[in-house]
Formats: sequence, C-alpha cells, structure tokens
Amino acid sequence: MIRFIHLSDVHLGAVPDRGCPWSHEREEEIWETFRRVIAGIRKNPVDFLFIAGDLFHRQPLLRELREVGELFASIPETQVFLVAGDHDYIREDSFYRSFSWPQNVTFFASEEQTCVEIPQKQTFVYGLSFEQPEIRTPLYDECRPVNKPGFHVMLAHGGDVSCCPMDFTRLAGAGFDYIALGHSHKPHMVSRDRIVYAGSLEPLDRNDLGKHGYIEGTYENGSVKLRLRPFALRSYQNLVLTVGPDTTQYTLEEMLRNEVMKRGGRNIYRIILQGRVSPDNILLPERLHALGNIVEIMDESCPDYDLEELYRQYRGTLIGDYIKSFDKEGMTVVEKKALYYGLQSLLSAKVLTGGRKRL
Ligand SMILES: [Mn+2]
Repeated sequence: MIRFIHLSDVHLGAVPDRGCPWSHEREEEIWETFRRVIAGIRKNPVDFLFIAGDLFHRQPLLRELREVGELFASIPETQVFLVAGDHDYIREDSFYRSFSWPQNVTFFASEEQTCVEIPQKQTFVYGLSFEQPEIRTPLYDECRPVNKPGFHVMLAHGGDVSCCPMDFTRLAGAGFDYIALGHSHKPHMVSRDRIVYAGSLEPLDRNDLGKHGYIEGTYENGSVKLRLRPFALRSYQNLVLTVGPDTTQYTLEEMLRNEVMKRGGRNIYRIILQGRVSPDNILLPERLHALGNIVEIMDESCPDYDLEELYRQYRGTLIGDYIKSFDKEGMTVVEKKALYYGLQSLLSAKVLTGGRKRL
C-alpha cells in the first residue's frame, strides 16, 4: 500500500486580514501549521508528499526556501513533489531557479509537463510549474499518463479562466489514478477519489469558510482512498445573531460572548445581525468588535415597525407617501435599511414638530 499526503495553497508569507489585531499572529501561524504537517510526517512517514502549487504567497525569499528545504530534508523517507503556482510562479529572477533541493525533493522547474518515475514504488508523478502569474492556455487537458502499470499521479494548479483552465470531464477520462489539484482554497472533490482540490492549509480569507487541512490518501490494488484531515488552527465562521424587540445592547453582547465561547475564541467571525429590534432600543453593533476576532459585522436587523399600521395612521402625509414608495415585494437589505432609517428620522421630526400634522 502507498500512503500519501496532498496539500496545496499554503501561502507562506501571506498576511491574512491585514489591519486586524490578529493579522501578524496568523502570518506566523501559517508557517507553524506547515511545520506541524512536516513534524507529523516525521513521526509517521508517508511515501509521498504532493504539494500542488502556491506553497508561497509570493516570490519566496532565499531564507524561506532554505527553511522549507531543511524541513523536507527532515523527512528523508518521504518523497516530496512540488510545483509552483500562480502566486509563487517561477519568475525570471526567482530563487526557485537556482535553489538546490534535498535529495528527496522533486521540484518541477518548468512550464513543460514532466513525468518522474519512482521505480521502487511503481509510481509516476507528473507536473509542471507556472513561469508566469497568468496562464490562459489549458495546459493539462491533453496530458496522458505513460502506458506502464503503476500509480499515476498528476499535480495540477489552476482551473479557472486566467489560471490554466481545465476540462474536468476530459481529465477524468485521461487515465490518471489521482489528480492532486491546487488553487481553489476550498477543499472539494471534482471527481470522487480521483480529482481533488486539497484547499488551503489554513483559511486565508474571510470567505474561506469551513474546514481546512490536507488530504490523506492511500493507493492499493488500483484504487485510491482519501480523507480530508482538518488541520488548521482557526476557521472563519459566519455567526448569525437573531435579535428581537426585547434585545438590549447587554443581551446582544452576552449572546455573542456565549457563541464565541462555544465555537472557539481563536476562530474569526463575521457577525450577521438579523431580526427586528424595538425602535426605542439603540443597539451599537460596532461595539461587538471588542468581544472576539470579529472581521466584519453585517447589520441586517430592522426596527420593529408595524408598517401597515403606520401607513393607516399617516396616509396622505409625507410619512404615508414614503412608506408607500417602498411598498413592493422582495426588497433588498439596503432598501429595507433606507426605508427604516428614513422612517426613523421622519417619525422623530414628527415628534419635534408636535405630532400628527401634515408635513
Ligand atoms: Mn493559485
């Protein structure tokens, strides 16, 4: 049985959520998680480590390549295969061009598809690296494995218009046992147990929701079995807080504190406020930023007005006309906000001018 790990899009050097208080910690954590993967392999060696592009977020510094080289050298029983993606493409002056890797590492150094045979494991690994940040030609669609028995694995990066488009139906029929994909940060199977995006090792962007880690696989008697091994230190999560007419700032903050405690204080949250608040209660959602790693607050809540009742009461006045102008199905969140903000100021103006008179 052959055991392997497939990972991609580590993006060493990335600084997620730039400007947020936790941002620099995360820059270091991305390295740390990568080191933990290697430490895990050191303890429990696999036959192959496939890295399907964007190991680095940008051109690697020489000292960064040295560190990665040393990490690979510390797992001599594992053969490492590495391609460069669109972020860490092999620029003309890239240190990738001159770096000498340890013996157990194969770096695919050109945009030309190459096949490397590992005779003692009856394995064939295919790959190419980006030499430019954008490739609009489908470089992988014509690739076919050599006609020899064994485990045939292709490393491929991209899959969208500007990044090596791929015809997955053709690739699925090309004859590879496994296609280890990189570029999409969301782990997912394009074709079950055959064409798979490992996703980024750590989530890098507030839209990278869900679990992140690497793919653990085996190959035996012609069949590949896989599982996603969650490994990231943090996750991005959407957190919906539903408010009601009785919700005060205090209860809102308690609600958030409890949720963050339950789901984990390290995780990074996008707060979505929903529901109806009493027009007399003033909530200050921006104060929630202090209660956790809050990357964004979307306030979709509305004041709890009875629009029909208000319309009846103010028909023929500016307030009535105003309500009527919004009377339609499927209002967007922004339109609803406009309606309620407008109402709020019209109603308070009404108070100032002494009650129910034509405005
Ligand atoms: Mn990429």
